Order: sequence, then structure tokens, then C-alpha cells
Amino acid sequence: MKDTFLWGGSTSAFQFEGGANEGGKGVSFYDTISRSSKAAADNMESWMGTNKIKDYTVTSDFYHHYEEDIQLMSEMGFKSFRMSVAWTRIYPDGDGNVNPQGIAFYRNVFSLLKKSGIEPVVTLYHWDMPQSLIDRYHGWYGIETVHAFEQYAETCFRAFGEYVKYWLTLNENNMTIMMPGFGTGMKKTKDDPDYDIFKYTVFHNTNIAHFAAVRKCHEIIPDAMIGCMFASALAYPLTSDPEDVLLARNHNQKLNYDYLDLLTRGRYTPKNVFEMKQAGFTVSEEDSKLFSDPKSIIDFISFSYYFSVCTGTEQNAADENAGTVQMMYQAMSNPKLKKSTFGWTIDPTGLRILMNDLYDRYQLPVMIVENGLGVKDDILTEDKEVHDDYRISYLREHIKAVKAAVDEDHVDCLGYLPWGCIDLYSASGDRDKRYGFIYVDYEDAHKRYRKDSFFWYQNVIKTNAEELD
Ligand code: BGP
Repeated sequence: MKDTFLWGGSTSAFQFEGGANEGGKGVSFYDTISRSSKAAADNMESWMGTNKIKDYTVTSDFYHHYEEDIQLMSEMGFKSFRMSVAWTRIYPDGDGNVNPQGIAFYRNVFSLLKKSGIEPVVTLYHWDMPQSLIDRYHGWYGIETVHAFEQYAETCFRAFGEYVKYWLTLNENNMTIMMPGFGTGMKKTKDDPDYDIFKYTVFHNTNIAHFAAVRKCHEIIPDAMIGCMFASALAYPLTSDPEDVLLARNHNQKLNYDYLDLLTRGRYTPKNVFEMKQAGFTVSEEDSKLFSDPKSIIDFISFSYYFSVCTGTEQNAADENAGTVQMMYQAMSNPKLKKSTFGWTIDPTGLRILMNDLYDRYQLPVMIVENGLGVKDDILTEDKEVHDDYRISYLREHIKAVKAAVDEDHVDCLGYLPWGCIDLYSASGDRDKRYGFIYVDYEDAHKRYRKDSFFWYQNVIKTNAEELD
């Protein structure tokens, strides 16, 4: 592993930052849920499944704890920290006037990170769509939202470029093709006659936003690196039946590679173009020009990796995954692998396979910006210890896989930033699903406690993963 390897951790604003009603922040989609909007909560459920979290106002309260948190990260030896900027903290309405307090907040955070030797890795959009853009333009369904995003991205590059050298555009945007309504405030089902055109309109708009931001970043901060962020969905064939192999190939193409081919080649795949045309959607010449501009092409590929799935023609197996994200993929259980208590398959070797596949295919550096084990850590003992050996063993096996990919397979990997390094609210709506090295006591002033994994990860970083036990 290179000495420059970016060991770190990862978060997002709506799950971690809090301070929703402070510092001039505007209202995002998640704040609308917090204000008991049944419509917003229903909309989220219609795209994401059940959501038990009803209030995102404070979450882990990074807004008030950032100095302490950066100190803890520094104690662990972090070289990098991924966070997102809350769009509504910069532009309370999504567009219009900038909020100087928002700019000041992030400048303070980024400069403290830099002083502490930690590289900020910044996501521009991690799902917290400004409510005003939903109300006026149906979020990503309206091209006006894309223009607002371009303005917001440019403001961030200018205001934070001096501190931030690693940028990510839209979180897990390959999922938009499966959940196009998320971030639009619109409820649509596959039975709606205009579903396909709706889907491609939203997906294409998010892609314009992505390419425009990449180009701007390259123009404004020439020494920065900007990447995408995609949710990896590695599928294996359930059996060696060629039909199963074909299904797995098609799954990987549709959910991973269609998106990455677009982002790295600057054009939709021929099959995508055909499907879009069939739905009555055409890409303008102006957009094609933007996409194919070399300045709009990403510098690295970053992704989340939690599990692999199986696909096959055999019936019945799919039901076993009910209630998990894997169900969205119509996937089947892998008889060779165990699952977490939340039903996510645990597959460290899959991470090595994926890193190789990505590097072979695109010859761009990769960065793992999410990975980890979400579990209910209800064992905060009297002396405030959390003995999370299950988390250590999950992370150990995944880090071994990263090391093998780097040292043995020679994949160029920039860093490893496991998810929710300090406990935060789960995206699938369960506050008790924790990922952190640091426990946050939501019931008692958001106090922070070092878990056993904190000390273990500290040593991993110190020894550059030479010591993993
Ligand atoms: C990714 C998201 C994160 C995150 C993570 C874990 O899809 O980018 O926001 O939360 O998944 O998922 P969950 O919180 O549902 O366990």
C-alpha cells in the first residue's frame, strides 16, 4: 500500500450534520419529513421502502461537534474524510441568494481538516434536494434544478477549492434509473404510461448536472480530482448454467457499467440510446457535446460496496431477500455466503473482484468511499465501551481484499473510506443501524464514545494495514 493511501471514513450531511434550523440553512426534502409532512414521508417510502426515522433535524449533530469529531478522526490517524455539503446551507432555496453563514461553516470545517492533515473528500449532492426546487420544478425532473445545481457546484468550487482537492458529484446516481422519483417529490409507478419517459428525463437531467459539474471543477480548480459515486451491485450467476451467467452479466452491465461507460466515454451505450429512443426520449446535440468534452470526464471512480448478489433463472430463491435493499435487484441468496443481521450478504472477495473489474475496464484509479457493517450496537456497557468485534472482523476481511487488489493485482486505489465512521442515521430509515468506530449517544447530548473498532482501525492506519489483527 502506498504511503499516500487515503485511509479515512465517510458521512453525508442529511444523516450526520444536523443543525437543520441553524446558520440560515434552507429546507431540504429531509427537513420536510422532520416537519411532519406526511406527503414527503410517503414519497420517501414509495421509493426507499419503510422509513422509521421521522426527524433529521439534529442527527449526529456534527454541526456543533465538528471540532471534537475532527480531533477524534485525527487521533485515529485519518488521512481523509468524506462528507457532503448540504445544498440548502449554501443556497437555502436551491438557487437565488447564497447564504454566507453556510459558506463560513464549511470553510471552518475544511480548514480544520486540512490543519489536522486530513483531506476532505466532498460530495456535492447526497440526496438532500432543496424543498423549494421540488415545489417549483419537481426536483431533478425540471431542467431548472440542473441549472441551480450548476450554480451551486460552481459556488462550492470557488469557495472551497483552496481546501478541497477530491470531489464527488452525485451520490449513487446509477440508482436513479431504478428510483427516478427520489428527489423529485413525484410518485410514479412502472404502471404509469409515461413512466419510461419520466425515468429517462430524470436520469438524463442528473447526468447533465454531473457532467457540467465535472467540467466546471476542472476549469476552476485545475489541480483537483473529481469522480462519480456509484452504488456497486456486483452480481454472480447462481449456477454455471449459461442462462444464469447471461443474467448476471446483464445485471452488472445495466446497474454498474451502463452508468460508468457513460461517465468515462462521454456517451450512452448503444443499447441505452435505443431504449431511450423507444421511450420517445432524445438527447440534444448540446448535451452530447457537454458529455463528450474531455474536460467533463471523471478522474477516478469511486463507489460504495456493501454486498454482492446472485442472479439466476431458478424460481423462489428471490423471496429470501425480502426487506433488504438486495430485493430491489430481484436478487437471490448466495448459498456460499453469510448475511449481516440486516440481511446484507457479506462478501469481501467480491470487493477484490469489483476493484479488478473496474480497473481493467476503465484504467482509472478507484476509491472505496463506502463499505462497512451496519448493526445494532446495543452493548454500550456501564463503563461506556462498545465491544464490536463483529465490525472489526467484517472490516478486516474487506481491508485484506483491498490490500490483495492493490499489492497482488496492482489495482490503483486512492483510498478506503468506510461508511458512517462516526455513528449516523441510516439511509434506509433505522437509527439503530450503526456503522461507526465512534458511538454517538443520541439520547444523551450526542456524546461520543470510542468503540473497540476505533483502536483497531487506528492501528491499521498506523501500520498501513501491515497489522490487521
Ligand atoms: C448508501 C448511501 C448512504 C448510506 C449507506 C448505508 O446507499 O450512500 O447514505 O446510508 O448506503 O445504507 P443504510 O444506511 O441504509 O444502511
